[in-house]
Amino acid sequence: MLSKSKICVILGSLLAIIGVLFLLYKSDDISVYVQGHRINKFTKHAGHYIMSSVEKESDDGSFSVILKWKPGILEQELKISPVLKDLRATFKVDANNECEFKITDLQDSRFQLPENEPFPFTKQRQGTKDKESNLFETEISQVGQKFYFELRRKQTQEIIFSTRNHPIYFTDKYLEISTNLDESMIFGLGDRRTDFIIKSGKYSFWTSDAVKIDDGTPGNQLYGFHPMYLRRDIKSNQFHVTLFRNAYGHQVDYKQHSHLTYKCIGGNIDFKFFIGDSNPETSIKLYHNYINGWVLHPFWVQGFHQCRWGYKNSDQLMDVWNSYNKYNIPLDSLWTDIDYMYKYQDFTIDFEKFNLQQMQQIYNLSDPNGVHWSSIVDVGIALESDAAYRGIDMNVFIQSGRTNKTFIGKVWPGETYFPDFNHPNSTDYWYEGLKNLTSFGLQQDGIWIDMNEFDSFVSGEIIPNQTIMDKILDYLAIAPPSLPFNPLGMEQIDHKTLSLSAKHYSGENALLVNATNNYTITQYDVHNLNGFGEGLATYRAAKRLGRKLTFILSRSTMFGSGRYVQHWNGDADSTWEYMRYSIPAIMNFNMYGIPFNGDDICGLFQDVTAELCARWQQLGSLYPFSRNHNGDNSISQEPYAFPDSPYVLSSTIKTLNIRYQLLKFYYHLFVKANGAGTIFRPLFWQYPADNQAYQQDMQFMIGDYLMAAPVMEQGDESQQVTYSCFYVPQNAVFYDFYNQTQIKSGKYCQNISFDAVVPLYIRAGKIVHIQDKTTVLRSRFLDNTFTLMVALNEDSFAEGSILTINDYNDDNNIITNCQESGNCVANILAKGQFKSTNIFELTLQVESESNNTNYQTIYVDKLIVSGISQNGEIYSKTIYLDQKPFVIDRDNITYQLEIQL
Ligand code: MIG
Repeated sequence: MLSKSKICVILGSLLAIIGVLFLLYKSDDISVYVQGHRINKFTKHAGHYIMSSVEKESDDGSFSVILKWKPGILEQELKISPVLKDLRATFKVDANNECEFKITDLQDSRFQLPENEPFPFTKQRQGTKDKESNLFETEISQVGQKFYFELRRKQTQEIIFSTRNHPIYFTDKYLEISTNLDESMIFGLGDRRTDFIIKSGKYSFWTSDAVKIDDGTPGNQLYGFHPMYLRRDIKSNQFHVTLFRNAYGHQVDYKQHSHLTYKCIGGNIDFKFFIGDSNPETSIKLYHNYINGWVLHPFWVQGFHQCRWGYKNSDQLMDVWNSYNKYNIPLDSLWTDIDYMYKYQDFTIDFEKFNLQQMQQIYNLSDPNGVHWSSIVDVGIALESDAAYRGIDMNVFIQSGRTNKTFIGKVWPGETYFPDFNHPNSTDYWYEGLKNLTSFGLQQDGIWIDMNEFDSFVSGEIIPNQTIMDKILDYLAIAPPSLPFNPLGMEQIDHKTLSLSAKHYSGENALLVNATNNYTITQYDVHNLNGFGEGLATYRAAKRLGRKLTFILSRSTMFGSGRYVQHWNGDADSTWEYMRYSIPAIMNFNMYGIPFNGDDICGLFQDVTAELCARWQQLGSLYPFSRNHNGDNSISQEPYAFPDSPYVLSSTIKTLNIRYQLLKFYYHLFVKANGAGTIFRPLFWQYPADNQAYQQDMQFMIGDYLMAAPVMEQGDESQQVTYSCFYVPQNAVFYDFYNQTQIKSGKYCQNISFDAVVPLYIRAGKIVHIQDKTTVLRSRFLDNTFTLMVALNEDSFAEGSILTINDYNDDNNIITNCQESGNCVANILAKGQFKSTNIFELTLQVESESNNTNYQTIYVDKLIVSGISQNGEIYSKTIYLDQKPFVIDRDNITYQLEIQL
């Protein structure tokens, strides 16, 4: 006879076997579904939309039309995602260079991003709107015909967007639309590690924690959500920006010179177009204006930063700090990663490991050696921590759609809840947490928000007290997959992130998005907003905590995030390839309106070699955000950590000294740009007519002043040199930053020692202001005296600008004088001419940028003039003005001097 327990065992095993069989069957189903077969079944025989009637037409060229679905004869109904049969397509002219095309259901009732703050929205612009002055024109199909929409640039007839000869599908959970592309180059298209010119491929848009390089296979996207591209029409050499204004997960299939297809799992078909010209910056600025511009960081943040995951206690921090001081390496901030927290719990400090006195010594800014404290905050809140109890009280956590209890995932502290940044209480909650962190006697000057995709160590969620059997049943219960299409290809969409069914606040006064018609907002709708929401809450908290200018370093971002946060490119391997992709990534984020960006210098994962670290420090010294950051399992990689290869330390010091000489100049570009436009740019930005310039994405420009050509490949270890080449565009003239040698268009190759400073060139016609007379180790000790590097062009002319404030360390000074009342930018013009064979007269003139420029006194006491040309000879001269400095304290002052050659 079988005992009861044996029956249980047998039954249990049987069930387990059945379960496994089901899983196998299911996983097969998953692989079928991920490859898009579900949707393919539908699209194979699907019908199309007919242009049913014209509803409205306006004088400015705007219109709306009604579309009706005409089913295909063999069309297979898509049960989980029915076709929306009646649609409205709207074309709206927002300005003569800005317009939008949208397809919605007739009631426009689907969940979507609001058209107002904090999200990007169309700004009212000056100027009359009439059809004649539009830079674009449209064409649509005749009534009764299959619907298509085409947008062209009037002047060149180039296609900006055209659905002609491509299907349009609008089902509940699957939208598809394509545009034709003529001969094109596409830039941007999301957060990914890849070349600057986007290759043909399939690109996913879904925020996730990934270290991958994107070769155009779905599932390789990184942390952010930026569904925009800049397109260059190759024939006409004109640029425009297209934004897909939809926050749902999607995939874009791109075939160069042919088409782009958007495949999206929700929302509306919603495109914004920004029609630029032959200067790529024009359309990018329109885009930045639309996404609400970007925020200015405090000056100290422009300095150098050292960080590591794995500074396990304050003794180690002390060691690093002491070494920086001992070796005279410039440093403005020493970071703490998750190690500083008590059991990885947010808003705590583990005082056993991190001694408060030591911390207060390092972070004491009254001490000349003191540095700023920047530290990490993760988004997951540990169960049973104070922050968890408080959050439950305030009701601010995401809820599980499966258990209807608080949603549970898993991050560093173990099981965690996740704040719902749509909840009206979440701003207060987040503020309280960050405030708690200030109560210990330390000020967190840089707030680093990580894992905010949201990243979790489990896929989906943790259901408390689940037995294996429950797990199997649960797994079966959620089958079949509810999506007709997976924008991540083979990778599960909830891979290491929250279940799509997790619920967000859907009542009144939501912070991000209000739900209408009793709709319950889920992760499926707002997954890509997670990092944006946390960024916004952190920004608001920082302001309430009294920060004037803010520095919030966010891993996950979305279009519009730049208004609140800065960004770094996330985890990099310590390899040449990853270093290489840092440059296009920073250029991309400049286009995305988050120009203050950088990569982990020397890489996070794997052990870096001395040579690579030296080259990365050289390159990274010119990143907008310059931080050496390491993982917890790799060998040390602070600049002094390579005693057998002393060139790492010596080249880092030299090259960081150059950074600090340029620090005020670099920062002034951010202040001057005033929240719109790019700073760190590709070469072609300045030379859009030169086809070859497009191929150089390892060189970059800082503003339109400086070109850098860092060494990007491995060299000869025995000789400690690398043979390295760079390209100077057609018709371009530059002067070597270090020795003023002239270089003109062409290819230049040279041996560059491992122990080098980063190769850098000033563009002819430009004035760069530097501070080269002192070596300062903290940004706050830079004075108000400058050297002007005047690189004359062939007309013996040069121009630049400078901030007319004398205190960069006081945020209020910058806010009041540079942002609120007028500005603080003066232009400097230089003009030279020969008075006799060996006397060259140079006139400098100051001109206010606006008619309300605020002047605090600054000084110029040295000039380095290059490009003085006579009879085919080029001279450069250094002139000291210590006796009679050029004092800049008001508009319209001139300074004249004679240079003896
Ligand atoms: O699971 O906080 O990208 O910069 O050092 C890894 C530890 C979590 C990821 C960040 C990285 C940081 C690390 N974090």
